[in-house]
Amino acid sequence: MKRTLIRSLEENLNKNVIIKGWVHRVRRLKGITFIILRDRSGMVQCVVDNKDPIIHGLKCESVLEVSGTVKEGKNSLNNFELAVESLKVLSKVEEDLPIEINSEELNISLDTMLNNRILSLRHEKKNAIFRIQHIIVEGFREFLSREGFIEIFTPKIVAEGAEGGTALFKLDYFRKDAYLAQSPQFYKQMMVAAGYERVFEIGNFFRAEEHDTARHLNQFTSMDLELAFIEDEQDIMDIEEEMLKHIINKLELEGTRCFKMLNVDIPKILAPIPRIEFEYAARVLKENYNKIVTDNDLDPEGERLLSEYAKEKYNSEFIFVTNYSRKKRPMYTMPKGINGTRSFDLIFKGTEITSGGQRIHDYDMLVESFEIKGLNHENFSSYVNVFKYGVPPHGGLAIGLERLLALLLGINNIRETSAFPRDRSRLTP
Ligand code: AMO
Repeated sequence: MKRTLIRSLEENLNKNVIIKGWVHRVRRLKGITFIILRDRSGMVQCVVDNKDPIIHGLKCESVLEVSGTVKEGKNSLNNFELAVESLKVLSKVEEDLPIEINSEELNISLDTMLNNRILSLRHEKKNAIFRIQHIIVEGFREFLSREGFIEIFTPKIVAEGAEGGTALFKLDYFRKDAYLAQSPQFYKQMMVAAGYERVFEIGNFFRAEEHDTARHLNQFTSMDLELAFIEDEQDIMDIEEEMLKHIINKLELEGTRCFKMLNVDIPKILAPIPRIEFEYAARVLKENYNKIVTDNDLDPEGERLLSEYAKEKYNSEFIFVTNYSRKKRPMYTMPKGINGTRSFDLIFKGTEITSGGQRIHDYDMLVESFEIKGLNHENFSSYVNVFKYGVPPHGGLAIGLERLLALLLGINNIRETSAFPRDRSRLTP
């Protein structure tokens, strides 16, 4: 007989089934024992006769194969239960669990949670995080594929940094210097130039960030896209807005159970996401919050206050900030006027989740831009030379997946939205 998922038991009332899963909880009464069995689709109460020798000494989280009949029976989980005929242990638990995972909330520190990652992920509420992640990633892929983008895979070992030279992990690559890629920036542009016009990648990238913050990882997942034949950066923001709407729609269709479990509302995009220029944002912060913006950039507090403003003024949880100064954006960014750029960030619930913009597609302008940044363009020749051979106007963006997920779910530390986070002190699991 084939395995039935717990989710489908209700359709099998009074039928014989085999289910497989983990022992979530055991409650022994005088003549019978209740075992709550958990699989990827849900939980069910199984009723076992105490004469069965297997239940004696059965530990939580053991893996069982259970056959029995689905019977009507109201309990805290379902309107049915399983009357067990036979039990088989597929994998036994050897020792006491280091953390208790069958409680309503997982009340342990972040470090304990990450040290015992596989067990903590078995907790329903933690398990839900990466189910939601899957819906986001699938939504990104689905939307872009439908819009004519193709998925690409770019190198993670590279000869030069793409984001301006800092925060690079250096490697010894057969006695040559190499680096772990910070982003697919050059390669996604090069694939656009190769004639694909519209490309995307979901990949892991590396930043040797010195700071140990709740919003930075040393390895993160970047959802990148790049497209050609745009008018300017507004087209890129249009695409991001449509893509986010698609993802939110999908979360509503497929993620409601997880969001309910986590007691979190799915955000809404009811009107166009406001787009304000950096200078205007700085003015808003000064006039409304007495917050002075320094160094042509928004610090975490500035981002948080601007989100507050977007919520109050536009009833929006998202806000685009555009036209960052040339000083603050990497060498590939298309300038606008004397000091500005055709760039933007998207801020969601108080934190930047996206950077993007139009790129320079003119060879001479690009060489000059490298020089302005104090970089020798000859060190980047495999990228820069591409622009000698006809590259259309183009641009793109990147969304930090772990950051988006953390903000979406109201999780304070980004380490929790990476299954196996890498930070300055964490290399295992
Ligand atoms: P940027 O460096 O702003 O832009 O990165 C894009 C997005 O990636 C996420 N992110 C991170 N998440 C976790 N830990 C980190 N250390 C980290 N660094 C970045 C953020 C950020 O908004 N090439 C450009 C994008 C482009 O223009 O297409 C880039 O990499 O959510």
